[in-house]
Amino acid sequence: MKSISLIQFLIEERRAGHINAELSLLIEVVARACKRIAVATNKGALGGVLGEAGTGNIQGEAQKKLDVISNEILLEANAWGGQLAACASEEMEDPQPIPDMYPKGHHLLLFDPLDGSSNIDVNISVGTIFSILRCPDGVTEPKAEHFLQPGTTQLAAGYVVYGPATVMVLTFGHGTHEFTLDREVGSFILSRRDILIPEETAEFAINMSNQRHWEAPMQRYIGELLAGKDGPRAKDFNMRWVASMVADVHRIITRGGVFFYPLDAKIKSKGGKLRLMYEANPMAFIIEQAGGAATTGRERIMGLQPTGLHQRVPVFLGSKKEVEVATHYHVAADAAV
Ligand code: AFP
Repeated sequence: MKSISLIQFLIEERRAGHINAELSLLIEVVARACKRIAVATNKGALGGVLGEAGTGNIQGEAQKKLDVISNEILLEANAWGGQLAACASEEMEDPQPIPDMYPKGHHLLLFDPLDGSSNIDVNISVGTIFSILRCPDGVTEPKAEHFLQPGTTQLAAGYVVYGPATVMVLTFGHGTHEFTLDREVGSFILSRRDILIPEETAEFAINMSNQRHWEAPMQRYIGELLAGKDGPRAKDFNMRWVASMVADVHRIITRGGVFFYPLDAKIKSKGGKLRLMYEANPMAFIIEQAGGAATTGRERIMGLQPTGLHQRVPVFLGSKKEVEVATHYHVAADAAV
């Protein structure tokens, strides 16, 4: 079978009217930057990239060297091509303007440069997540408020997993597609088109160490899964938790499953653990385009009107039926109060 490169796929998407030339170039640039991050990640200890950077990000979290390196690679790659109006990164408090010496484009790029970075030092899969929005008409110097658009307005979203293989998953709102990096050739090659997540699953992902802090409906839902064949669901469930959202989502994209980072008493004041603009919205777009569902446990993630660039939300995503059951338990519990 003839292989289809990412470039060829992008040309076909342009011909189909799904994307314009500027967005196509933007995806190419992001993909090239991610290849560089893959190289840096693969070098591990030999590249001197492991360990702490000795700095903290806007979230107050200690940065790893690879967090900083990946952020710089993405910023540098995207500064000069003329496809962007501005970038925003999970690692930076404010949006990054395009330097005056370069032309500006019509897109806004948001990214989590290295998701799951606590896993780098133990050689477990990490990844990059990105989301692309249109810069509002007439805005020449985008500020944070111009990025605060609901997930439904995303033009594209994707992630790259740096695992045993480097894999990119991408959507423009016309299905979810997977590309695998051919290291010898240096190109991403289409490996799965129009991915579909099974509606039903017997596998869930959650950090069980937070169980005692969860809200009652979450306790009830997971309790029922754990009861297996002997419980009300009359079925045994398996559990996985990589603690790299990209890796957990990629498993769901590949064989189904459901992922939860619910609200709990420890993180309630922050609104959740995962970031709406850098993690929840792009993953929700990818999952919905693959036939899955993504909610906060109460409402559709992509319907939320963002209130801050670094806003956090609870995340329930994956196989539709399980997301619906867990969401229903929360909505019903709220209604009963
Ligand atoms: P880091 O990028 O700081 O390692 O966080 C990863 C993450 O945002 C997401 O990728 C994981 O699903 C989640 O956090 C893991 O959280 P716990 O460590 O609380 O299980």
